[in-house]
Amino acid sequence: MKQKSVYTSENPTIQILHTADTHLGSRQYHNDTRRQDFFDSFEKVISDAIENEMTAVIHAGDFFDTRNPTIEDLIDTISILTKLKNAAIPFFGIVGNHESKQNTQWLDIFAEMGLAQRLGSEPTIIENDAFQIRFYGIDNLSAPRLDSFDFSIFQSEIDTDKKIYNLLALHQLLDPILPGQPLSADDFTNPIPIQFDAVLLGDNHKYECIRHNGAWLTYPGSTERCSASEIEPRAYNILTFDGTDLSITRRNIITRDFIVISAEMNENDSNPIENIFSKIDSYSEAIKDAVVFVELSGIKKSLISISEIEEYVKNKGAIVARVGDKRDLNKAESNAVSNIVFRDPDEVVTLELRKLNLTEAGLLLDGIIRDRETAKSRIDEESETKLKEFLESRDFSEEYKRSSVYSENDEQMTAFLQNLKDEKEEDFQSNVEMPESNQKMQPIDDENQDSDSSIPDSNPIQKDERKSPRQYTLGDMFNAEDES
Ligand SMILES: [Mn+2]
Repeated sequence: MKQKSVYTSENPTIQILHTADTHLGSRQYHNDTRRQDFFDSFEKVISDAIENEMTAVIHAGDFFDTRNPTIEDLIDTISILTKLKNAAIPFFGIVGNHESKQNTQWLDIFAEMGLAQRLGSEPTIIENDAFQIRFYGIDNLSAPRLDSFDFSIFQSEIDTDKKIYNLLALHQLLDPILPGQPLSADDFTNPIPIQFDAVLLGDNHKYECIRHNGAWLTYPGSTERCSASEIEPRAYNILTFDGTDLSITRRNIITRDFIVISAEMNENDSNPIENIFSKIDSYSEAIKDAVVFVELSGIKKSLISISEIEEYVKNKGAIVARVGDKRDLNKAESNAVSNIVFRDPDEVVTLELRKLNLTEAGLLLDGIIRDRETAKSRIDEESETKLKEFLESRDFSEEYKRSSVYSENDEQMTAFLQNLKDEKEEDFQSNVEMPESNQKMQPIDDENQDSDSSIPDSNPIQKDERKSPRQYTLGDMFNAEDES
């Protein structure tokens, strides 16, 4: 049997710590304290693994928050992983959607440094005298790759008399633990000739653990709150193998408090700002060192300075203060409305957006990006899903022809595409393996033409290439414009 590594243990009982979605490097709310929080949480998990003498730690993806962690992020990460290495506890990982790079991954660098082991279709093994635990992993598969992924590469060879436990690390939203997702645990039980005892998941930030067809399916959840909607305590899993059973227990991580203060505005409020302040005062103790959201609701009648409220909350010791104004504009009296001073950036943005005449898709994206309930880490995925639905519901060919700016747009588009083609020419040549004769981007001559004669000559890229050399995803767009 081909295998990656074999680790042996003297212990009759083996314990594995399962974590995921650490999102290291996240500077949530543009706040350096929050960046440190994400590292502290991960460090806490690793310290627990060392103190409780875990045999290994398994990380199910989204180790980093982006594919471009800073050097500072890398130094802090190496420092934590080194503690684990010094305690002789191996760290197994797969690649999540967040840190995923084109080919070689961050995890490969840590593997090269002896700090991590990347899981794959060949088992990494931990064994004692009585049993073997085989670890497999699949990096995050985006929708197009999911359809073509070959699950049959996994091996099932049994070349031992010992009892075998099989574990799979996966970074996906998975049915039936999350009902209705496109990928189901049942989709790979047939093509993979291995009966898994547990599928150790990442991607979903909320803790989940169920039994399904003789296997555990479990998400430990993220180690820090990646959005205000992640209310439950953060956690990780401990798997205990005693040679007969596998049990999974949840352990909570103590993280920074998130507090939501709701303040409802009434018709008769004579001094609304003072009412909000006294509401905030009633949370006094809890506010210190917390991430605090003040949600305004009720009637939008009076002039309220959002920044004044945020300042007030910060002066009470909050490390982050955010105010959400959900007051109902429609219920307000018309003269009051005309007096509103827009201190809330969201309001200003909404007004400016109207002037921009964005397309429906543009507004859709803006809505997703600015929705406080959508974790920053989910924006890519949410956008792809929503845009896909939107695109599927449209017939653009008709719409384009009907458009009054058809001709001038057409010209601009041709110029734009030409430009793009020129810029990317070098890229194509260096990144794509092409037959010698096709390396220059020139219109195809007749002998190279085959069944694709339906593609017009004016589009040499498509014709020449057959497959796109690089797929630009929404994720690339967002990451390219990510905050500094
Ligand atoms: Mn994640």
